[in-house]
Amino acid sequence: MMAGMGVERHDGISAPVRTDWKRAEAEGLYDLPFPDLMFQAQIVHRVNFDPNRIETASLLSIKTGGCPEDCGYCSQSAHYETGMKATRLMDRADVIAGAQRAKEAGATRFCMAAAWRNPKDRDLDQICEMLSAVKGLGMETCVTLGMLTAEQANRLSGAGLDFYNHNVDTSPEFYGKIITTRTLQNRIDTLAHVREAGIKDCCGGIIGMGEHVEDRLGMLLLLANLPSHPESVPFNLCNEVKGVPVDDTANRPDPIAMARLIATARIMMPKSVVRLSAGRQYMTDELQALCFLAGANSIFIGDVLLTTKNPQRDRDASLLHRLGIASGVA
Ligand code: SAM
Ligand code: DTB
Ligand code: SF4
Repeated sequence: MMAGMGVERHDGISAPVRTDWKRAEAEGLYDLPFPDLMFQAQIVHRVNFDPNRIETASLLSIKTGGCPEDCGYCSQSAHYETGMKATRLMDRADVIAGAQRAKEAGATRFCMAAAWRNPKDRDLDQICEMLSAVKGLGMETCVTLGMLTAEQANRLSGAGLDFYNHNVDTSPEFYGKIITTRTLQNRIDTLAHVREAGIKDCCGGIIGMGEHVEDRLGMLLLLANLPSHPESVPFNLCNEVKGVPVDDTANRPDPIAMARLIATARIMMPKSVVRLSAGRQYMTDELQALCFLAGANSIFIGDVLLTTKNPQRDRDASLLHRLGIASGVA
């Protein structure tokens, strides 16, 4: 069968938000002739978003290192010799100062990350205080704290949290090669608690850990067939970390494969904000532009992510200026 045959062509307007995608459909989209794939992705993107605007978010590691999980890509896992010093939870005043700086640099969302398997209830007291202070600055809030119970999700919701980031990271088939200390089902349970508490899910994964295209599409199918699509879907290219078992250079996607994946995600999750997350420093300006055309509409700004590098602010500002893309809320 020719690539793309049997794939329903839609006008984007009538395309419903579906949570029953089949593998053959995902493969059919991904394998379309590139111009057809990009055209479909652009139609879907333009129906649902302003194509000339992207969201700019900023990250802060509020509790770094010493994590008991064994995620094979992570600088913060206590299982590997990465040279990362474990810190305590940051003081509220320092977190607010970080949020203020991010706001001045143009970020509209502030994402606070802690290297925990799960937060303790007393940690949540401090997190809830940080949330109300960051909201007071007029920014959207996001936290990523590991696994949550339903009660903890309700507490965060009560404190006004907008988004909770918790990634599936990869396909169900590849997952066990990367993480053994918590299951994919644990993660899916946390995502359900978050959704049921009325918080928006931010959920995506990592590309370039040695997985194959089938795994990347398996991850898209997993995300697109959740009970509802995560409102934010981050795509991280694996960032180099010395001392971890995952080799970030194994199967890093070629630029066209990256654009195909973003376009397929855009079509399968038409109303979700798709973020080019970690690893943009490995992408040329041209590839980032292609990914924005394919439907990506969010980036992290700032010179560091949590512990690894992000493109310099000047490079991002210049790129968006040359593309005529405005930044703010997508
Ligand atoms: N500890 C929390 C958790 O894992 O749920 C939150 C922080 S964790 C650093 C958030 C996400 O960052 C991970 O799920 C993973 O997708 C991404 N990440 C971590 N290290 C990375 C790396 N070296 N390259 C790309 N993405 C990475
Ligand atoms: C996500 O998917 N990517 C962000 C955010 N969620 C928390 C984290 C990227 C971290 C990259 C590795 C680091 O800087 O340590
Ligand atoms: Fe811990 Fe999160 Fe890193 Fe996994 S990704 S080791 S849970 S900080």
